[in-house]
Amino acid sequence: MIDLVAIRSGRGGLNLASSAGLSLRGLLLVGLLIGGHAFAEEKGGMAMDHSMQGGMVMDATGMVMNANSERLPEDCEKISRDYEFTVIAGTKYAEPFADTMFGFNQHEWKVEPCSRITVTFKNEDQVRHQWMVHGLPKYIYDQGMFHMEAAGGHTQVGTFIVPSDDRTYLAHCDIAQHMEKGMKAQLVVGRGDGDLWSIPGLTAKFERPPTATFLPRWIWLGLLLVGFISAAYLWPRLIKRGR
Ligand SMILES: [Cu+2]
Repeated sequence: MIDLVAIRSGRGGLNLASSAGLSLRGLLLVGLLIGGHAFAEEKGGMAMDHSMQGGMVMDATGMVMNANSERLPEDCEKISRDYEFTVIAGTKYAEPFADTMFGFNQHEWKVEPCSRITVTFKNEDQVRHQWMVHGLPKYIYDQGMFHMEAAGGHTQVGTFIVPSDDRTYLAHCDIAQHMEKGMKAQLVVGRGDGDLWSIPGLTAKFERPPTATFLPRWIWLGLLLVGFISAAYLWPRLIKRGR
């Protein structure tokens, strides 16, 4: 009996070791993937990065990736409703909001669960823009993403189908700094599951605004600590001198 337990725990140890090895390998792989991704982004932008993937229509005017107008998410019995949105991208739509530079004509869309959405994505700027939705089911959408990109002055049309759960999806432009500068929006399915932060005209910025007096908390803590230590050091000396 004791032997058995020993063998079992021995095996357990082995399993632990091999699974630790596996997860280390997994980590390395993830690291490589992220590194490779960053490298591809730097080398040739999104076009190169995604050119290996299926489900993509691409030409000089832009692209539509993972378009889906037929396949139902597993939790949907049928298409509940069809929507047609025109999403316009441009610097002009940033004007109403402080510290933004780019924007969409709308930063929120509301749809019913299991609906089919056709987006006409129109880019009024000279630079390219994207409208990318994240968090969709990966068994339909590669990387859980529906992605449109329109070259300057061009329009793309694409369709996708959302699942049945109440959820708020991020829709944004992934080109460097475009989301930070205003190209962030949300697609609310059903009741959604909470607003995203920093949506122009909709939700507050998550970061506190930088001011002259603002310092990170750890600096304040450090200063406080230095204060305590010097007080503890100086106090007995001051008392001595007083005598
Ligand atoms: Cu953009």
